[in-house]
Amino acid sequence: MTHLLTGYEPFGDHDENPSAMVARELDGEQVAGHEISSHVLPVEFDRTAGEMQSLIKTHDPTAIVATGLAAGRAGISVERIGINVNDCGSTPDNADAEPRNERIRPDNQAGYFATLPIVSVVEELLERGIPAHVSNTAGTHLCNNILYSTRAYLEAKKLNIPMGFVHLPCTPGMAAQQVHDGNGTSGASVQPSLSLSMQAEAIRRTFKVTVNG
Ligand code: PCA
Repeated sequence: MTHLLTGYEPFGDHDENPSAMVARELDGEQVAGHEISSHVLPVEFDRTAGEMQSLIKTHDPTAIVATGLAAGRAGISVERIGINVNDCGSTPDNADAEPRNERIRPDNQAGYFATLPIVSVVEELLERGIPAHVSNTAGTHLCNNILYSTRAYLEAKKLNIPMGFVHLPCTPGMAAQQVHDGNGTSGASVQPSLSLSMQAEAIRRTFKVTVNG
């Protein structure tokens, strides 16, 4: 059996996406008796949900953790809920789609809760010295979209697979690069960041707590 882990490709102003880096790093690792199978999803409103559904059909996973970048957040954000909204804000997707105030599934319910044990995951991360919190909004871009549409799909198919979404902050390298590209010696602010190894450990622990309780 496998754990399914997804990250996202870079998007918007970002040349890198730590979620893709963590996914690559953990691919093939054994965690709590199951192998992680990692995949990097396109940041495209028209494609992502379908790709996730194919991955679920192919892998029949024990647990699903989707991840993405939330630049500006200071720790690991374990998301509570996906809402029925596509709105790209100021960041078109990688195919230049710009949905505004749209529904993901027009005739469907307003939201779906993540089915990972989000509070236990955050407690475990905090005990390990990893800054983390339960977040009450995954936004309205692709990260929210994959949480909502995957949970909707799992419920429609009556698949009892724990699934949730974890937002990751910038890496120190990304934060440094951003200041370097700007006006860093004249009082610029610096994005909060966490090392890639700490981010990867957070995702390992998320699977562990999900499987072992
Ligand atoms: N973060 C964006 C989309 C892709 C990603 O990594 C988000 O938070 O919705």
